Amino acid sequence: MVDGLIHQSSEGTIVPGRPSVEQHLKAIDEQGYTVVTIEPELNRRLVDTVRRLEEELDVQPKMNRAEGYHTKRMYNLLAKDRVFWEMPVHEQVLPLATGVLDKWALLSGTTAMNIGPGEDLQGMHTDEGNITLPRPHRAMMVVTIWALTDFTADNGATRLVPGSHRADREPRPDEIEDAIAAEMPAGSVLVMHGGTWHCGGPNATTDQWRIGANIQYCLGWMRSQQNHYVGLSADEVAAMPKRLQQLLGYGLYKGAMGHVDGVSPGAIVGAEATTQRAYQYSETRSIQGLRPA
Ligand SMILES: O=C(O)CCC(=O)C(=O)O
Repeated sequence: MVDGLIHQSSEGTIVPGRPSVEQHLKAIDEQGYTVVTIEPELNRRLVDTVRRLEEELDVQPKMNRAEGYHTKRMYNLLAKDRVFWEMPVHEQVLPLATGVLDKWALLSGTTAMNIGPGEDLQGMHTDEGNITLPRPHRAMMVVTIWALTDFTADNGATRLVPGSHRADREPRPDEIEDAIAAEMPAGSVLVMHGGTWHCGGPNATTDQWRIGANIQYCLGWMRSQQNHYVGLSADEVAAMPKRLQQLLGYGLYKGAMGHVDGVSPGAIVGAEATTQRAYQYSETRSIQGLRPA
């Protein structure tokens, strides 16, 4: 696959060129996913850091089907190394997440998944599976799977079912009949509607580790999958760029939701960029402008 292509269709055709944000959003709307490409230099730093941290932290498989028996997983990446700060705000990726959700979207989680030889199919699921609303519904989450090494059908490439974001139910774990393997070279990012059926693939190789990362977003009023408020130190948050602080929920949703005693969480941890008082938009007796832009 070449730089910037929308992912191959189920027939294997490839859309050439460098699609615009609108074309990517159309692809996500129609087929449930698209693929963008990041800079090889960033990809190298990310994969080197994952490998180094796995050694330093002695990361071992968590020994259950969801997390794997031959898969090394690390959560809470932003607290582990600042190179990961570049992922949630990446200019190829964030506009797609906010385009599908909205500008108030939050970061829901950051996870590295290194699928080792002998791993089984993870089990088909969606990241919206805990949401108790009748399907199909609008995207509540956006899932981005970063291929930090080459993803192949043999070494555990993510499996996904095109069009399944429109299905009226969640998948069964072994329901893989219509799944395709998201084969993509290192440096590609699969961007999916949160309702798209997917899972980590089985790794049939004897010697290849497939390193991916899931950078996941959700609507601004939802509970995120991973809890960043206690997962990150106040000093680390204060050192982050404003957009990342906002994605972590240190600002206020629509100027009101998420406040702590009348101020944003950013004010509590000393993060100047997201220091804000709640309800500032209503500081007028006029009925005009009651809502923030
Ligand atoms: O590793 C992958 O390709 C997908 C992992 C996944 O979907 C998950 O852990 O929820």
